[in-house]
Amino acid sequence: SVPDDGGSVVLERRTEKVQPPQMHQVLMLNDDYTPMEFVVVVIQEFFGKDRETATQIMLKIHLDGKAVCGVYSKDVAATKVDQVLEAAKQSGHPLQCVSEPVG
Ligand code: NFA
Repeated sequence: SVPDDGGSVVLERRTEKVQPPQMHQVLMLNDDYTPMEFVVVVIQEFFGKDRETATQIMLKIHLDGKAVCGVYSKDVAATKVDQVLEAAKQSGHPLQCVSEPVG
């Protein structure tokens, strides 16, 4: 057994602050073959966007070569990439998707 400290517990005040988790953005990349409609549906389904927002993001990818579809924790971002690549492969489209740290 250990001696009773009388309940007088003193907590150390730490100056180091806990950092928020690094966020990761999921980008979709343009290609010449994936149908626009497929990209819009994928953005709606996997990134929770409404049809208008999904269409705007798709057009940005088409015009700029890439666009951010969402920002998530590292694990969730990696899962989004996997889901998009799997859906593209299943449908026979070359659509590419990557994640990267924000900032
Ligand atoms: N560039 C494709 C087309 O003209 C559309 C597209 C948009 C593909 C966004 C990939 C990503 N059919």
